[in-house]
Amino acid sequence: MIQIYAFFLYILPLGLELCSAATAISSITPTQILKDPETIVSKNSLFRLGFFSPANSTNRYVGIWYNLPSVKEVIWVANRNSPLTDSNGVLRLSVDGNLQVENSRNVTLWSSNVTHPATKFSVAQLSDFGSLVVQGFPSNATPENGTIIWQSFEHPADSVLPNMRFILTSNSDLRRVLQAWKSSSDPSNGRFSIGTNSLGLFQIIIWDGDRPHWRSGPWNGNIFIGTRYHNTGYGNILVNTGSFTQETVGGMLSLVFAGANETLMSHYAITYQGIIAQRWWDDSIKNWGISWKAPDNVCDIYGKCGEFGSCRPYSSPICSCLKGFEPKNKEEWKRGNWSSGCARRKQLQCGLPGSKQDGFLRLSMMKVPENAELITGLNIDQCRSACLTNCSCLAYAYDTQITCLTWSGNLIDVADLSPGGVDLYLRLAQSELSNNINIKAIVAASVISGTAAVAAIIWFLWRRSKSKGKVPCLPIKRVERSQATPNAHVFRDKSQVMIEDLQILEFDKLAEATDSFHEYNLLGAGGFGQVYKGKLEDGQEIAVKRLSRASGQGAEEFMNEVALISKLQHRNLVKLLGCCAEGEEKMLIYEFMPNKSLDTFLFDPEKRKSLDLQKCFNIIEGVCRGLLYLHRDSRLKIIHRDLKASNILLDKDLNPKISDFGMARIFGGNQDQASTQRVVGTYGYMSPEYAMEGHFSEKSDVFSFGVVLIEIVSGKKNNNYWYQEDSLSLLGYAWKLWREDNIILLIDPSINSAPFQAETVRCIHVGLLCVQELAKDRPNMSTVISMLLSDITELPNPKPPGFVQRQLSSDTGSYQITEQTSSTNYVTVTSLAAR
Ligand SMILES: *[C@@H]1O[C@H](CO)[C@@H](O)[C@H](O)[C@H]1NC(C)=O
Ligand SMILES: *[C@@H]1O[C@H](CO)[C@@H](O)[C@H](O)[C@H]1NC(C)=O
Ligand SMILES: *[C@@H]1O[C@H](CO)[C@@H](O)[C@H](O)[C@H]1NC(C)=O
Ligand SMILES: *[C@@H]1O[C@H](CO)[C@@H](O)[C@H](O)[C@H]1NC(C)=O
Ligand SMILES: *[C@@H]1O[C@H](CO)[C@@H](O)[C@H](O)[C@H]1NC(C)=O
Ligand SMILES: *[C@@H]1O[C@H](CO)[C@@H](O)[C@H](O)[C@H]1NC(C)=O
Ligand SMILES: *[C@@H]1O[C@H](CO)[C@@H](O)[C@H](O)[C@H]1NC(C)=O
Ligand SMILES: *[C@@H]1O[C@H](CO)[C@@H](O)[C@H](O)[C@H]1NC(C)=O
Ligand SMILES: CC(=O)N[C@H]1CO[C@H](CO)[C@@H](O)[C@@H]1O
Repeated sequence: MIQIYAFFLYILPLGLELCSAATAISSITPTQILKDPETIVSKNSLFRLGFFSPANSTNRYVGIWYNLPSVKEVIWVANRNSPLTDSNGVLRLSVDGNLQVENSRNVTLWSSNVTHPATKFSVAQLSDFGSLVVQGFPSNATPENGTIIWQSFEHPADSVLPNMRFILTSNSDLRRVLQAWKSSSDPSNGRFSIGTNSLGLFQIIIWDGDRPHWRSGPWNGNIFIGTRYHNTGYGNILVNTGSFTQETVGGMLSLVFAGANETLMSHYAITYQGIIAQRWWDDSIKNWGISWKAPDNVCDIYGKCGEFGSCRPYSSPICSCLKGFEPKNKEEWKRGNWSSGCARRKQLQCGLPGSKQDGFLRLSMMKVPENAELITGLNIDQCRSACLTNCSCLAYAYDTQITCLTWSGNLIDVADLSPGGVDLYLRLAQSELSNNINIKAIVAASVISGTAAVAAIIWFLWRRSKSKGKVPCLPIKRVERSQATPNAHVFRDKSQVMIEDLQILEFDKLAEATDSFHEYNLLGAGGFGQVYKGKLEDGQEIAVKRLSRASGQGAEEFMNEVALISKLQHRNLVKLLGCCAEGEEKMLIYEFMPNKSLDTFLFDPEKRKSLDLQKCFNIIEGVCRGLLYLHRDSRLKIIHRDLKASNILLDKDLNPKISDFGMARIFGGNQDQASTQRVVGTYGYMSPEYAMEGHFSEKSDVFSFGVVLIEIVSGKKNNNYWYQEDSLSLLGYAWKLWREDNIILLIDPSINSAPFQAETVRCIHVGLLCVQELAKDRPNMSTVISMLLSDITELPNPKPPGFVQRQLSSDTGSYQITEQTSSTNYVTVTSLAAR
């Protein structure tokens, strides 16, 4: 017997180091039984197999969990529906190669139930991926020819781990891939499960019993098109937590979850409340972070707005009927019961003799409805005509990878998914579309009148280019501090620029300074464009912001704005050194900040150590002064609109400098115009009124400042914070602690020092005042600074903050995330602050 044991150690030498410990065993064989409370650890020490009891339960289960000292995160349970009631259970491998959980009376409570060709020997081991694997061997003479006869990866419980593989098939019966626990203390099969649909395109569905609860939308080879921020590798955070990739194995398409660093322990799990979340181990806070989850907002719930209804999470009410439809039951609809949906107002004309053709209304960035039908081999125009000519086709959509999708039944589970989703084209009778045509006519009229102006500008630029060569990068003539009135145009003479201290650089110079914008000089990327490090001929280090094309401004307008912004000078604002505009290219040149941005310090456990309490206070105060200057002291009265930790840069002495101010002016044009514009903000830092309604004011910056302040003091990021069950945001958590009189727990241990605790708590208090839900309750920046400096001693009690629940899952990704998956959330602003 001893010989056989030694033999298996030889062929699969897992856990050798553990064998030296007297009690540990490394594998299960017919002669080596696992007895409660013994455990097995995988060779890489990441996983542990053994007996456990869930919280608040005395039942014992055999399971696999992450081998972490503090937190037990169970990823697989064997006897989930047949618990052991005492601590005398065993896990054994029968001679026929079946794993069995037995109680003290030798009753088999669970078995792996394999029928397989007789093998002479078998062994069960815990792999480095966290799979319990049973291998069989035809004889002990051929140790290398073991075959896997059973593995827990093929029978997952409620978690998906890296390297698990799922066959992409929809035509089998409903496949329940994962089954949630019943409650946090009972791993037996609960209400919720995850599976695939039985018909149509492959998608993932969370089932609540037999009813669909959430669906992912069809898989297009890269992403599920009904999800936001899923499968980017990053979710809402800055570390790559892995993604699903499609592979073909033995002619079968399959999905494999891979790509994350194993130290992140990234995995998916469905909670007993029916939420699928991608979780990762954040070692800096010794807790699990969430990089993505679904359902994430009320519109993710399947069919929330009924048939032909459409859901928008940040509007009120959330449900509306698709255009051309009206509520079936107006009374119910008014009461907020949307389940009966909407009905068509005017019959479609298709097929009626002598009628006008129907048309399509484009709904952009949507979660497309359930039950799509696929027509392959069409381009988008062919897709449109295929739908138009078939009277039963009610809508179509085109995804470049899936190609043409059409719908013929009732449209259900439609939601606004911006900035994700695809465009959905809804078939409507011409008479319903006519409103749109009127709008188009107006637009056309204004375009025609606008064309004259554009032509004039083009002519002007052309003239100038003839005389000057490169258009807007003009030779600079520095002038003495001008006496010009503040709002006078900066460009006086078309050939000379009167911009004090502002360099205008040529594109070629900047290309040279940044090695042709080489990737290794990339400092960051975000919604406005990429930032590159560069070195000018004279050795000066600079940061070059290459603006994305989204800026609709002409070169001259751009230079005017830049010139204005360059006059904003304050020790807590990043200094704008120059600019460049040539053709399509527009660039801003800033002083280079060697210590990068605040977030790189706050959320990196090593660098965090260099921020002691004094430095933290200094940063908070500096940001506050910078913002006060923008709001009050500068003559431009700038509202930043995208203040966040990654926009606060640190100089060599770790003094804070706000960057990216005035970008809204550059991108939005003249803010005096009360027109609809697209501006950029970052969820997590945006105030509720800005995120939901697009209203912005100084008080929305105050909100963002409050979030930054609380992040600095807590060392935690507002966005990827997730408190186990209650899914509170950092603000929600802070508020909870505040109400429980426990706010000290929020302070990052690395800066918590008893003598200054009162000051630190005061800081948090001010932070909470800044993030109050209603803008009118928030103090202005001048009051904030008086509060921080204790000029005002009596602080009012804060009211609840906005965004207590973590409902927005997007985030900034200035540094690692590419443009496409980045943070930038376009919000349509319809009302503008008076300036
Ligand atoms: C365990 O029970 C206590 C008291 O009923 C409860 O407060 C706690 O939330 C429970 N824990 C879990 C994980 O269910
Ligand atoms: C359980 O089985 C073992 C041998 O596998 C035997 O020694 C023991 O007596 C049995 N116990 C009971 C209660 O049958
Ligand atoms: C094993 O088979 C038995 C009898 O067919 C069944 O009751 C039991 O649920 C099966 N167990 C597993 C884990 O499939
Ligand atoms: C064991 O496998 C090797 C190749 O993997 C094969 O050449 C050999 O014939 C096998 N031996 C037996 C006994 O099946
Ligand atoms: C995984 O992360 C660790 C620690 O962060 C790092 O040392 C290691 O190089 C990483 N591995 C890979 C493959 O990126
Ligand atoms: C909503 O209306 C449906 C009938 O259309 C009804 O069955 C359901 O109970 C209502 N739900 C609520 C919460 O009132
Ligand atoms: C029209 O669409 C329906 C539903 O998709 C389909 O069953 C039918 O075959 C189509 N008719 C034609 C002529 O393509
Ligand atoms: C800031 O708020 C205080 C108190 O509400 C008020 O007295 C002060 O005028 C405000 N300052 C500015 C610049 O609006
Ligand atoms: C804490 C930290 O990294 N400080 C650095 C900031 O930048 C200066 C100049 O590069 C360095 O000398 C500091 O060490």
